[in-house]
Amino acid sequence: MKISNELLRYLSLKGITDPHEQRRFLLPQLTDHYDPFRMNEMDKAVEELRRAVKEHHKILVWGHADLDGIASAAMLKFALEDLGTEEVGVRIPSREVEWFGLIPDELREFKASGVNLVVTVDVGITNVAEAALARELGLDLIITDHHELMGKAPDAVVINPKLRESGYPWRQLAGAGVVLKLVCALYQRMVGMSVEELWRLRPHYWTFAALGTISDRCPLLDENRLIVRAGLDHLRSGAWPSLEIWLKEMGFEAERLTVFDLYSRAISVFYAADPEEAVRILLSKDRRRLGVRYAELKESAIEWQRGKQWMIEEAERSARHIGGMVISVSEDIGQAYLGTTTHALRERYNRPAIVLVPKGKLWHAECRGIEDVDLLEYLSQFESIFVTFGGHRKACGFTLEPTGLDEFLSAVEANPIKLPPSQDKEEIVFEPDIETDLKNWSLLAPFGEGNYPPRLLAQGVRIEEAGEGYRANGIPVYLPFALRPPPQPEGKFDMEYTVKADGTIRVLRLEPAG
Ligand SMILES: [Mn+2]
Repeated sequence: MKISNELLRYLSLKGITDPHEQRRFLLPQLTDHYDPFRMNEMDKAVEELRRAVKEHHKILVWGHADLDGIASAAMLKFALEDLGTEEVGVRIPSREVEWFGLIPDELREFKASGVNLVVTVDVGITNVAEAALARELGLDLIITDHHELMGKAPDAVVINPKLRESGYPWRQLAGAGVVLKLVCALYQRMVGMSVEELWRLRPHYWTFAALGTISDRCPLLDENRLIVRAGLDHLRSGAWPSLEIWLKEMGFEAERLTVFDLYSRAISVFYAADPEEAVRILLSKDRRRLGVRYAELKESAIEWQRGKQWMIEEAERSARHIGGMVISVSEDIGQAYLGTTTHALRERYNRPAIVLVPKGKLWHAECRGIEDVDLLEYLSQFESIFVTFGGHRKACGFTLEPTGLDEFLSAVEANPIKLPPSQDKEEIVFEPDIETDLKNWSLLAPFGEGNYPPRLLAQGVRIEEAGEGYRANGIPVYLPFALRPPPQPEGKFDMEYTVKADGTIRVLRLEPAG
C-alpha cells in the first residue's frame, strides 16, 4: 500500500519522524517486538522458572485484582501448564479484602502447603518486607510488575521495565505486557519457539496482554501498539472461546469492536466476578457454562454501572478544590468504586483528582493525574503522613490514619501542585484532501489512550444527501444528528472530521466555506 504524504506529515507532527519508526507505527510486524532478554533479570527469571517446571515444583501466581492483573495471571498459568507444570495455583486477593500485593500470613500458609515458587504479576514492586519474609521461609520469589519503584527494590528476582536499571527500551508496558515478554522468553528458551511461531500457535497471549494494556489505559504507542493491534486482530477473529462468547453476550460485533467499546462497556463484566473466578473464566472452554455465567455477570455489571453513577454524583457533591487538585473525602463512596470515581473527577475537571474513603481503621485514597504532571513525585513529599504509598506517575494510591487526614489536606493546601500552563487538549487540525485514501488514515488505528484519532479539515466541500445518509464530495460520511441537515445545502463547507478505525468518516463540525 502506498503511504500518503499527508499521513507521513501527520506522524511527523506527532514526533514520529524516523522512517523506520514510521513503518513500525503504520505497518507493525511481530518482528518489531523487542527482545525480552533485554529486560534486566529476565534471564534469571526464565532460568528459575525452567528449573521449577522441570523439577515439578509447586508454583503459585500472585496477581492484582484488576483486569490487567487477571489477564496476566491467566497468561502465566496457561504458559507454565502448557510448558509442563501440572497445575499452577492462582491467588488474587479480592478487591474488598486487600489492597496491594503479597500477604505475609498467606505466604506462610502457601509455603506450609508445599509451594516452592511464587511469581507475582502486575504487583509486588513495593513488597520489600514480604520479599524478605519469603527469603526467610525459603520460598523462591519472582516479581513481575510495571508499577513505579518507590525507594528500595524488594530482594527477589525482579522484572519491571520501569526500573532505571531495567535496560528495556519501552517503559510503558502494562503488567500483562510484562508477562507477555516473560512468556515469549520462556517459550524461546524452553522449547525454542520464536515469537512468530508463538503468535501462530498461541495467539491468545496477545489478546490477553491487549486487554491488560487497554484496561490499564497504557498509551497505545511503541510496543503497546504492537500488542494491542495483534491482540485485537485475534479477538475479532473469535478464535478464543471465552472471549468469543463474552463479546456475543455483551452484544458486540467482534469485527467492528473498538478500544473505546472495551474501555467503556465490555470489560465491566470482569469486575463483576471475583478476580480468581475471572481467571478461570478467561481460560475456560466450556461454552455452555460460559454463556450462562457471562449473562449473570452482565446483570451485575449493569447494576454496578448504576451504582457507579450514584457514586460519581456523590464524589461531585463532596469535591473540594484544594492546591490545584480536586479532592473528595466521603464516607459514602464504596471502596470498589474508588478508582472509577477518581477517574471521573479527573475527566470532569481535567485536574489531578484524589478520592478518599474510610476502610477498616484507615482512609484509602486513589489518585489520578493529568498529562505532564508527576503526581507520584508530588505526593512523595507527604510520605511521612502516609501509612502506605505507591503506583504510577498518573495513577497512584495511599492510606492514612484518620488523624492524618486533616494534616494531609492542609499540607496540600500549603504546597499546591504545579500544573502545566495550558490544560486544553487541542488536537492537531490537519488539512488533507478529503479524497485522500481513507485506508491510509485508518492505519493509525487502534485509537485510544496516547493515540487519539486525528482531526482533519477539508475546505470547500459539497455535502449531499444520499439515500439514508450523506456524502461529502461524493464520499459517504457519518453526519451527527445535530449537524443535519446542513444549513446551506447548496453551498460549500469547511468540514472538520475524523477517520474511524474502520475507515469511515465522522463529521465533527461544518461551517459555510469562508
Ligand atoms: Mn497494571
